[in-house]
Amino acid sequence: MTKIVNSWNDFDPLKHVIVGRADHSCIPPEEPATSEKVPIDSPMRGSWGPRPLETVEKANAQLDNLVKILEERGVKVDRPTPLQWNAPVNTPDFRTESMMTAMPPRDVLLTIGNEIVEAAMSFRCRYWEYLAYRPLLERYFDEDPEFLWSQAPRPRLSDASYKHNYYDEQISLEERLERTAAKDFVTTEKEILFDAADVLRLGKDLFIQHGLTTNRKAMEWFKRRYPDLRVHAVNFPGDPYPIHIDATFVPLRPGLIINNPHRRLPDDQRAVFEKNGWEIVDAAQPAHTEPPPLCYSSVWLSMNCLVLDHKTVIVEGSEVHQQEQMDKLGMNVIPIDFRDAYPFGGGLHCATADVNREGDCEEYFTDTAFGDVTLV
Ligand code: DAV
Repeated sequence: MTKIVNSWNDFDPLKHVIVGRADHSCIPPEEPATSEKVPIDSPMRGSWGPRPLETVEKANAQLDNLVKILEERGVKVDRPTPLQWNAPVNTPDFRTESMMTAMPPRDVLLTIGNEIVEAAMSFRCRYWEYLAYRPLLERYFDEDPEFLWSQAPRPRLSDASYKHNYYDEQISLEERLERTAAKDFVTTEKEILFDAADVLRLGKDLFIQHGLTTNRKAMEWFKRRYPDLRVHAVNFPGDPYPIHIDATFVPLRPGLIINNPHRRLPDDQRAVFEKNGWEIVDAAQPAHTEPPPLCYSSVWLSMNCLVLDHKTVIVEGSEVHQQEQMDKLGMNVIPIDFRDAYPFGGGLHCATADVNREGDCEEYFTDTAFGDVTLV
């Protein structure tokens, strides 16, 4: 019997992983969900279409190098089959002029034990992205009799899924922070919406970030769908564009998490981790003051690392402060140049999706640990 799919967290020894591809990637036209995500001063605003070929080639070279390093260490690597992303998405509920990419599989695929869930994503331009992973999931299904293949309820992404005129060019950073701290986001609660990268898996506990890409209804879905797991809503005040948990709150091994110092976990939630023997340390400062050109993400991709096992982590090559901190925290660091891939959807964690890590579903927190702090 072939066992292919198994992963319960982001730190047990990595055996098999999917690494994205940048081919045919587009900058999508503005739509309700992306207008909130793209910073107002970004040159991406107002321009859309295929990304320059030269940038695609550079990103692919760094992705291929990541594959090489992983394979040299004995990790099996699979790659998606990109679609021709420069084509419209037309459904009964909306039309948008292009799709996006198959670079960050982490946003699309969520592995929970022997199951891979295709996420219910909130961007219209990402509506068909899961199709790039279908050849892989079909193969896992054929070869691994225990693989559970599922898809969250497909959102319709009609106008009812977004707040209208939520976005306002004039809004100040302070107002934006007030809004996100008050959990007021562009998405409504009409239907279930989530990106897989908003879900942090720690064995029996799932920590899900409520932000621009994931709503509360998604958490209710997770709670009902996984009655044996515990689902916790988390929110990190201080992030003006909260999207995905993996440049904010990143576990390195059981008992150790690095937290973005500009987006600290609120004290009451932090206390729960500490009571259960977890240390939460501020992540090191990024080495850069600006993201690379045409990049959606912040400079905090510095902490978006790929943990290979409890002692080994891949960190972006120029992120010297983060590397030094990892070293002090007892991790062996493998530096890999990856900034050319950032504009395509993120860092080393975003660019990968777990297929198999050793280990089972562990319980890292006592049953009563969360008390009132469990927000769902
Ligand atoms: O800080 O811009 C990026 C996360 C991408 N998966 C940030 C979050």
